[in-house]
Amino acid sequence: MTTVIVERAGTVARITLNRPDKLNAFTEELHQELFAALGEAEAQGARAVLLTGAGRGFCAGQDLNQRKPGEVFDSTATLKRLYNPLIRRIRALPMPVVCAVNGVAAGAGVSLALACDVVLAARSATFLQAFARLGLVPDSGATWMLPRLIGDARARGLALLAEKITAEQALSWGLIWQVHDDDKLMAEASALATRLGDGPTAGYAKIKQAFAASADNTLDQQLDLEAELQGKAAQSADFKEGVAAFLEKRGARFTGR
Ligand code: T3D
Repeated sequence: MTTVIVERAGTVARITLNRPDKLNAFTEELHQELFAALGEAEAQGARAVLLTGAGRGFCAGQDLNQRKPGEVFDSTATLKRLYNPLIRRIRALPMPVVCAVNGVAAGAGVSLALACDVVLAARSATFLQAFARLGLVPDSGATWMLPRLIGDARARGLALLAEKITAEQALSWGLIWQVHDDDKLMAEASALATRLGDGPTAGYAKIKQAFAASADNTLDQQLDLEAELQGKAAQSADFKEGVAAFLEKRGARFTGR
C-alpha cells in the first residue's frame, strides 16, 4: 500500500491516510487501499481502529485534479462505487473506530471523520463543507450526519455557506468528542484507541448496533432492541469478568468475547 499506512499496536489497527502533499485527498487508489485496510483490520481481529492523516491535513475530500474541466467523470457512479461503500463499511465495523483529525478536513474528508465512532481533533484542525464552493452537494452521508449531530440550523449554514469552522467550534457544537493540543493529539488518540481495543469488544459491537438502529426506530422498537442486545451481552464472558472485577474491587481484564 502506498496511499495508506497500516500499523498494528496491540489490539489496535492504526490506519494513516498517506498523500500528505495533497492533504490526503481521495484518489481511486486511496479509496481502494483504505477499504482494503479496514477489511484487513477486521480479518486480523483488531479490536479497535485508529484513523488519521499524514502531514498537516486529515483529508481534503475528492482529489480535484481528477475532476478537471473537460474531463469525463460520473460523480453518481463514483459515490455509489467508492464513497458510499466506504462510509457503510466504517459504520458496519463491529469494533470502535477512533478518528484523529490532525488538520484540515474538507468535503468528503469531513464525512469520513464523522462516520467514525469517536472523533478527536487537533486544536489547529478545521472542518469545511467545501461542496457548495464548487457547486456540489454535501455527500458521503454529510446531509444525514450533520443535522443529527449539530441540528438543522447549523447543518444548513455549514452546507450553504461553506465556511470553515475550528476544532473548538466543532466541539462546542457537538460535532466531535474532544480537542487536544496539536502535539498531544496522537498520544491521546492512541491511548483512547488502546483503551477501547482492550475493552469489551462484543459489547461495543452491540452498542454500535443499537445506535445504528436508533435513527430509524421508534422508542418502542428501540426498547425491544436494547432488551434483545442486553440479553446477549449479559451472556458474554466479558460481562462475567466485569461483574467479578467489580465485586473483587479490581480492574477488569476483558477478552472481547
Ligand atoms: O465527483 C465526485 O467524486 C464527487 C465527490 C465529491 C466529494 C468531495 O469531497 S468534493 C470536495 C472536494 N474538496 C474540496 O473542495 C477541498 C479543496 N481544498 C481546499 O479547499 C483547500 O485545499 C483546503 C481548505 C482543504 C486547505 O487549504 P490550505 O490553504 O491549507 O492548503 P492548500 O494550499 O489549498 O492545499 C495544499 C495542497 O493540497 C495544494 O497542492 P499544491 O498546490 O501544493 O501542489 C492543493 O492543491 C492540494 N489539495 C488540497 N485539496 C485538494 C488538493 N488537491 C486535490 N484535491 C483536493 N481536494
